[in-house]
Amino acid sequence: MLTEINFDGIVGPSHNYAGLSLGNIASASHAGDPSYPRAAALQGVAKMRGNLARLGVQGFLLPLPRPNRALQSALALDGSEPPQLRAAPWSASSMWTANAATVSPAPDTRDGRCHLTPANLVTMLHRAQEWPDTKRQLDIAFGDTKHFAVHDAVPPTFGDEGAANHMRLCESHDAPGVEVFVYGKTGGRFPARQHEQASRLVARAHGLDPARTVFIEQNPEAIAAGAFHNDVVAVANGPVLFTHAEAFTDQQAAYAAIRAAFPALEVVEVPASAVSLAEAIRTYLFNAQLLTLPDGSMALIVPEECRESAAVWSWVETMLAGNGPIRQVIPVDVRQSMANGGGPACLRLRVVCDPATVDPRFLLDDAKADAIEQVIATYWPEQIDPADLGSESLARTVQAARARLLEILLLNKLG
Ligand code: SUG
Repeated sequence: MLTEINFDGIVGPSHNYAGLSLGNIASASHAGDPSYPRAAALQGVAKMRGNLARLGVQGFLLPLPRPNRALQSALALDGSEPPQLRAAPWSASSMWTANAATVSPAPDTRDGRCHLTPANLVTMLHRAQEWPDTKRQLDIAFGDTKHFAVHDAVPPTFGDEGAANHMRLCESHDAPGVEVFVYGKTGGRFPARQHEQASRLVARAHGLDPARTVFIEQNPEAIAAGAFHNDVVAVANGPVLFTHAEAFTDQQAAYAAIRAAFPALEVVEVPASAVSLAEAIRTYLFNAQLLTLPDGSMALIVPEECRESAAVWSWVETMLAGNGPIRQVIPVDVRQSMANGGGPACLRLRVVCDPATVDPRFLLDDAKADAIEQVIATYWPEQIDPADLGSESLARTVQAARARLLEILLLNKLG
C-alpha cells in the first residue's frame, strides 16, 4: 500500500541564528539573536506528534554531525575570518528536510522504484556541506533497493534545492502523478537557488515520463521579495495546487502547462489583493503542509504566524466558509525554525512509499517520540549565542547530544 510519509528533520543541538542565507529575510533579520535549540527541537517533535495522530504514520531524519570538523579545517579558520564563515560548520540547517532531496514516487518512474536525489544546495556554503551526510541516512532509511533508488547529488554548478522546488499532482498516491519542477533565473537582487538544468537532470535520472513532467519558472519578483524557494509561495497535494497569484513568472501559462499534463488540476489561488507577496513570505501561509486526512478531506498545517496576521486569517476564514477542497486550517508553533526562514513544510520531506519498505528506525511512534523528547530535554543546549560558535565546550555538548540521540534510535552507525 503506497502512502505519503512525512520525514521531519529533528532540529539539531547546534541550532543558531548566524544570518547565513542571503535572500532569506527571516534568517537575515534574526542574525545575531540567541537561539533556543531545546525549544526548537521540542516544537518540531510536537508538530510530528500532531501529524502522527492525524495520519497514523510519521518519519524523521537525524541532525547531521556538527560542528563539521572537515569543513572547519578546509576553511583554515584562525579567528581572523568573518563570523559567518566560522558559523557555517555549525549550521543545523539539515532540519529543513524539504531541501534534503527530490523524491519521485514509484508510480511516476520508468523502473517502478521510488527515486531520491539528495539536493546539492551549492548556493550557500552552510548548506552545501549537507548532502554527503544526508545521503548516508537516505541510503539506510531507503536501503531496500527493490523499492528505492538513492542517487548522488547533481554536480555543481547547477544548484539543486530538492523537494522545496518540486510539486507532485496526482489523483491518488498509487496512480502515476505529474511532477512539477520550479526553477529560478539568476540576475535578481537575491540568488536564484534552483537551476533549470538541475531540475531537468533530476527528472531524467529518475526516469520520469516527459509527458507527465512540467518545468516552470518562479516569478523573479517572488524571489526578490524573499521567496528563496518555491515552497514559500506554493504547495501541492493530490489534485490541488495551493498558490499565491504571483508565484510563477506567467501564472496563467503555468496553470495551462500543468493542466495539459494533469486535467484534474484544482487551483486554490490567493490573490495579492487579499495577501501581498510580502505578507505571504512573512507569515509563510504557503509553507504549509497540505495533508489528506483519513476521511479524504484536506487540512492545511500553517505556522502560528498566519493566525496573527489579519490579512491572512481573514482570507483563511473566507476560504473555509466556501466549499473548496481545504476544509481545516491548523496552526502549529514552529517559531524557532520560522526565525531562520523554515515553516512547517520546510521541516518535512514527503516520500510516497509502502511504510513496510522503510527502515523502521526512521519511523516514529508515541514511545519513540517520548524517548526523543527525553533526550532533547536532557542534552540539547537551552540557548546558543552566535558568539559561542567556535567554542570547544559547546562542540562537545553538541556532539554528545547527537550521539545520545543516535544511541537510543539504534543508529550509532551514523556517528
Ligand atoms: O536554506 N535557512 C534555510 C531555510 C530553508 C527553508 N526551506 C524551505 N523553504 N524548504 C535556508 O535559507 C538559515 C541559516 C542561518 O541563517 O543560520 C537557513 O539556512
